[in-house]
Amino acid sequence: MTSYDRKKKVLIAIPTYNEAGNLPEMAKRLAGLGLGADILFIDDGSPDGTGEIADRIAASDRAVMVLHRPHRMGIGSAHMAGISFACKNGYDLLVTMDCDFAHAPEAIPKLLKAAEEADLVVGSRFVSKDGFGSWGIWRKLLSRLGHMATRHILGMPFDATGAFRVYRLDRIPKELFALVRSPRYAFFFESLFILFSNGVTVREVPIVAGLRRYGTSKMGVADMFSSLFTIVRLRAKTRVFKRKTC
Ligand SMILES: Nc1nc2c(ncn2[C@@H]2O[C@H](COP(=O)(O)OP(=O)(O)OP(=O)(O)O)[C@@H](O)[C@H]2O)c(=O)[nH]1
Ligand SMILES: [Mg+2]
Repeated sequence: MTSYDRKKKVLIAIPTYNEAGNLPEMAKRLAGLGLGADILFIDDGSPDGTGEIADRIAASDRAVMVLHRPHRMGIGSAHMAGISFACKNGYDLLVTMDCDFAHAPEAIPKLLKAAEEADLVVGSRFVSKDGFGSWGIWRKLLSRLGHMATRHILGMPFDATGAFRVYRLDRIPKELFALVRSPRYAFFFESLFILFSNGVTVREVPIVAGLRRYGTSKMGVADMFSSLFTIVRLRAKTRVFKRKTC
């Protein structure tokens, strides 16, 4: 296993909505890594009982915590809740990821190691040739289009739409997070854009994206349109986001 600084306090935050079939295995594989990290599931009242399953695991494992929100509030807002929780509770590093095995828990040590040399580490599907694993052509095309937009319109050379990240909360100026507005999928490139525009150093680590094991995707056509609108908004107001901080 790749080593990283064990003195740092690490939180792994995972938003969940109807992930009952994935969460127990995710918790097991995370525990098996032996990272000494805490785990926070952020569940939005999943009708399939994901929240209750997470509670049962948390009852027998002190490293596992559950944040229950009353109803579905959006993936971006769940990530913001994870960031706020980590900041309030003094975590040095925050790992974020999906619960559907699109992100392999076994890749976390590699991302943590990279975080020794950057403020923000982004798992990227665009670095190695097999980064999209066995994803279908439609999903690949959508991701590539999104990547082209964030790269050419917003000037970010990174995989900006993925959730697999490590934030160095001990280095990133916290007030930058307050500038992020998108409660849904646009959160990913909006947050990256704001952090990157304000001098946060970003490093990419190649990942191979997995396929959802159980359940269905929560991303819809409305998310794509609202993402497009957000790209235009960010492009138009680039200078507003370049704030002096620290
Ligand atoms: N708490 C919370 N979690 C969410 C919400 N929407 C999605 N998620 C979780 O966020 C992660 C990513 O969502 P997905 O539906 O897999 O989105 P995606 O990865 O873009 O789409 P697919 O891989 O095609 O399924 C999963 O762990 C979801 O359960 C939400 O509104 N609230
Ligand atoms: Mg997914």
